[in-house]
Amino acid sequence: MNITNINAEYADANEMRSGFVAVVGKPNVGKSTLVNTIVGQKVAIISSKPQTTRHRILGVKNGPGYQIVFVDTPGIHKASHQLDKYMEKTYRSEIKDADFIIFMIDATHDLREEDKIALKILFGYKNSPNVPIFLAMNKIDKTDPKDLERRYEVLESMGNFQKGFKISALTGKGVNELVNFVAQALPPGPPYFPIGQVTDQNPGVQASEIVREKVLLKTRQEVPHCVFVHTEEFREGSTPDTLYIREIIYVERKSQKGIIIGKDGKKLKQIGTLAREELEVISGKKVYLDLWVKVKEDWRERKDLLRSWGYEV
Ligand SMILES: Nc1nc2c(ncn2[C@@H]2O[C@H](COP(=O)(O)OP(=O)(O)OP(=O)(O)O)[C@@H](O)[C@H]2O)c(=O)[nH]1
Ligand SMILES: [Mg+2]
Repeated sequence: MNITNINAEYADANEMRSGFVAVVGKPNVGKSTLVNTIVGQKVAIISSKPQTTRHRILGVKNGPGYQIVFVDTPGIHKASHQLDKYMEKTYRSEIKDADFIIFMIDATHDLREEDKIALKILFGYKNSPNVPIFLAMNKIDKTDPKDLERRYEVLESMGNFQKGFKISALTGKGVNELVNFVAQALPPGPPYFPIGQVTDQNPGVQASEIVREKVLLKTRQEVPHCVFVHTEEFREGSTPDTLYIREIIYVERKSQKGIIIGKDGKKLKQIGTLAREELEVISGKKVYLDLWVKVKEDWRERKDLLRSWGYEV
């Protein structure tokens, strides 16, 4: 990246502050929701199912005199598959490379075993003891204030957090305070990304993620974890104002293929319509979305496949 060119976009690049902030925590606490809210755009897909995020996603926030690069990470959980191991490797390396870490907790319940595991991993693998860790207690819109205080005190007494925030990533409550605090704490440095760029994801990856989000929305229980979506083709359509996108939804079993396709292909059609509508808004173009469902047994264990899909396992 040519930093000199990027600096030209900033009037007083010499006084800039910039840095990377990794957002970590157990699955489903609201990490991706927070990054989207801060950036003001959907850079990461969201779902009510755990383990939605599978690779690290950057969300860039520019403000007066600063640029914060938020790193959305896969939820910390015990690894069992090759895919899980990849996810674990991802947040460990992000934890190591960050200027700050935001550890997120779901405030709606007491500390659970998975939170404790996430904390243990965080404090166990943090590379430098000098990386400040902020606590973000999320979902306060859904939390009884008394419970919130009690849980906050428990976490505070653990003593390892530089500062704590009570937020709602969904409604935005408390989020500005968190961003402002991080912004003033950043080290001096040039911006990493040009203004206007909010993420590092390419359009093909973004398209496959949007399709996966719709699959997660429309399926239950074990199916979401068994789904991988890969963009096979992403190009201009028959006219310049159209896009042709071909996505393959991989599942592990024939029965899962049946669930996703649904009776008379109804479910796949719903998934396709929702994804197409969103892709059209993002691209500003008419989208022809070609959706296929294929069975690849045990793809989560197959390093060769994961590598061919861009995962460094
Ligand atoms: N009520 C409420 N719900 C929230 C809030 N933040 C996130 N959620 C919901 O929590 C669920 C999980 O959100 P995600 O942002 O996907 O969580 P995540 O931590 O990125 O999850 P993984 O990617 O699986 O690790 C979704 O249903 C969100 O709508 C919040 O502040 N309040
Ligand atoms: Mg996520």
